[in-house]
Amino acid sequence: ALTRIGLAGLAVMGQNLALNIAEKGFPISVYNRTTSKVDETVQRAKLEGNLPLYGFHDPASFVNSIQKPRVVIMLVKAGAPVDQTIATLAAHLEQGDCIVDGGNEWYENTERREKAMEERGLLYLGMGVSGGEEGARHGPSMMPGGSLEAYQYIEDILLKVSAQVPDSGPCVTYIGKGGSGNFVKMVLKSVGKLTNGELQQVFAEWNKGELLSFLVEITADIFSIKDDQGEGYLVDKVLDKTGMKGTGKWTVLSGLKDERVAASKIFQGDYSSGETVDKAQLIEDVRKALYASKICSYAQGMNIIKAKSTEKGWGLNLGELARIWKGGCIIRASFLDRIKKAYDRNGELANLLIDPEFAQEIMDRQAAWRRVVCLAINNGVSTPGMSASLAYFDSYRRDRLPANLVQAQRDYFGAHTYERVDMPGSFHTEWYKIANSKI
Ligand code: NBP
Repeated sequence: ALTRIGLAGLAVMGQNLALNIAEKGFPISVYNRTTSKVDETVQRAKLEGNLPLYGFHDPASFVNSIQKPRVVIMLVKAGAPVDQTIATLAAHLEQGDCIVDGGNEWYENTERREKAMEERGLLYLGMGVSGGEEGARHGPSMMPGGSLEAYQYIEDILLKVSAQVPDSGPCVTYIGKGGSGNFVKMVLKSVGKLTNGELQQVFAEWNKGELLSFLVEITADIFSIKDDQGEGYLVDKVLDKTGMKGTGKWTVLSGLKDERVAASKIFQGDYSSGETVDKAQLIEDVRKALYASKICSYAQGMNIIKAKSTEKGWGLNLGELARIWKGGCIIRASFLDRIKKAYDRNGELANLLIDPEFAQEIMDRQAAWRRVVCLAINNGVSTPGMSASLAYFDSYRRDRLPANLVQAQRDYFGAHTYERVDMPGSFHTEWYKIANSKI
């Protein structure tokens, strides 16, 4: 008998997603360039409950084992491996068959491939998958974009395989046309002298309230783990160098460990401000500051998506995005419910910050937020997230920004012209001449 779907690329994500699909009752064919991974996956399917998963060592028999119209999910490394895998598969696929890229692909590559596939009569989806190994195996958040027809072929599978959140449903929805699925996924991440034990308690406490989220929850866990190789806590032994699988290429400073060590020797000194800090007050302030910063970062993330959606005519539904991120992925948080409601109240909301509920919450927390950022700055502690969020808020709420000076400079050096606050039109001034004629 033929299988319902195929999956090519059996590293961490592919293996686990294939087992998940088989477990939900959809017979699946699997293939990998290095065939030992095929055997490994077949073995796991046996051990994990005789799941309906069938392994193939060559692409032709793999493709031919799937019922028509055939759908193959690819989970290989983004970039050239995706093009190579498409070439391998497409040689055996027929009109109306479909390839789904489940990797973290740059959305423009997805759009290029979708066009190329269309010319061959094949359908294409770029589907962001969030949740890592655990999510892939037991329920990820899935962001399929591209051919709606292809989405409809596999919607029944995706609805069962994705994370299931009570009251808000399966964490999958058709995102939109083109590369929107990959784009949306991409947008998707010591002053107080607290001990690890205290930090564990603080985060566990925070996780009971408005900050309830996967990242706050796992942070509490991390502060509780002792090092089994020696004294103390494991978190203090982890090298402060952030790893990267490409998802966070936009933010790189934490990766530059060697450069930072060298710079720390050049900028040595006592950065402590000597202020006395009330621990309980500080914890409460940081909680409020974190919440306010979080609202700002979601506001910015949603606006990046909204801007691209407008540019590309994708017509994305931001409330639906908040809903499907509630399970599976690392940003899952009770807070996302509130974001969904804000967009339900007003689908055309220009910015989350001006939703009446979020606006009030920011107002209530801004004094604490400013105290935390000032304390950090006075003590030379970098808080890039919190201070950038505060700067975003302070820029957004201003009716007039010092951008007038920048525009004046642009007109001075490049005759780029400027508009005026008091009359319509476009103006240019000979700033240099006037300034120098006065001397
Ligand atoms: P990797 O990103 O490590 O890719 C390994 C897979 O790519 C193997 O199946 C490998 O086959 C295959 N591959 C490579 Br590399 N070059 C190939 C080529 N030229 N032709 C055919 N196959 C090739 O796997 P992963 O960590 O499972 O991630 C898969 C995708 O999912 C990536 O896009 C990743 O960014 C994304 N993702 C990962 C996570 C996560 O937590 N790991 C979470 C969310 C999304 P081989 O066995 O023959 O070398």
